[in-house]
Amino acid sequence: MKTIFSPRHAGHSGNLELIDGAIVPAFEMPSRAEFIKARIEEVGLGPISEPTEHDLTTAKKVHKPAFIDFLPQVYPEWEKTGRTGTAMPFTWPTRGLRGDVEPKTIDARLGFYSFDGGATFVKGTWNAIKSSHDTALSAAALVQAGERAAFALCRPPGHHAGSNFMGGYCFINNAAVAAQWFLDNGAKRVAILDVDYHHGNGTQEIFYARADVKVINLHADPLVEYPFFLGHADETGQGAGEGFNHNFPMPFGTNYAEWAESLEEGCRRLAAYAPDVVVVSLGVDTFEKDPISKFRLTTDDYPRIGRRIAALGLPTLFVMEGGYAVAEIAVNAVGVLQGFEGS
Ligand code: OKP
Ligand code: ZN
Repeated sequence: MKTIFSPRHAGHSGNLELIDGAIVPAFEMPSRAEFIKARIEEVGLGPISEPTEHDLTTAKKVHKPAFIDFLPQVYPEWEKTGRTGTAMPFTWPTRGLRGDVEPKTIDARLGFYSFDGGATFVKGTWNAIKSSHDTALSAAALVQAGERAAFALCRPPGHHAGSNFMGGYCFINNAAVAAQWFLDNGAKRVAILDVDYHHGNGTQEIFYARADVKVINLHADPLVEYPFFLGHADETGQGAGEGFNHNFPMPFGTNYAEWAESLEEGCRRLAAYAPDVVVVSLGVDTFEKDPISKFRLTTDDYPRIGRRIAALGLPTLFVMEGGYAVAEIAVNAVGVLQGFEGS
């Protein structure tokens, strides 16, 4: 399987995050992607190449154009106020506040375009966001050109980013942009299978009223786990999209046997939709030793996930999302891809 990877991800580095009542180095760090790249080389999964540049036309179909235009402005605007370090929001237009009037200052606009404090910027962040977007589209083009599967080693991840907001380490929703790109290039139906531990709230929101993208999410129950405010089983889509969104929330402590029941039902519904292509939001934070997650999948389980996805018999784009046990995520993420390839 071919991999697309951009060294430009590494400029998104040294970010801070708010968690457990403290400001600490962000768990989403450059070594994540570097470990995965090294593992691909170690096992000989296939060639690794850099993405080509893609314009933001497709991104502006799944996100509001003003939101996409905001992202490259963030750090220059932050620097104009005399600050360095990590740019992050601290005020959000939640219930009782105006979410329809974009304010003028950078601090206010960071909150306006976020749902939490988890999408933070340093100087190299926009360049990394753009490279991650380009990585997803370059890998999508490989599948479009006839590869059975391809791996977009995206960083930063994307599945928490919605039509008009960032959050949870995510800025542009790489999987959603790739799905839209497949539709714009001949696909009639696309399925997104999100196996990250966290609910892909952004992906769900983007496609919630659409029937041309089926979204299947396997994740920790939002009653007790981030992102908390979306991802329940009764969210099935609306309007033309009614019946095209499927959530499988699971309790803390879920092991592979239990998780695989959701995967099986998700794959059954996916196959019934008969999509032209599958986009897998590949998070491996379901791992038992993940530092911020509470499922119990083991390293041996990841190839099984890949084998089940391969059994769908469909062209497949894997898009990297989460996973924070930095040494082990490489073995686990590449394990899914090796399982897909039948090893
Ligand atoms: C991203 B992905 C808030 C701390 C909460 C956010 C987790 C984001 C996970 N600053 N942690 O789905 O792996
Ligand atoms: Zn996650």
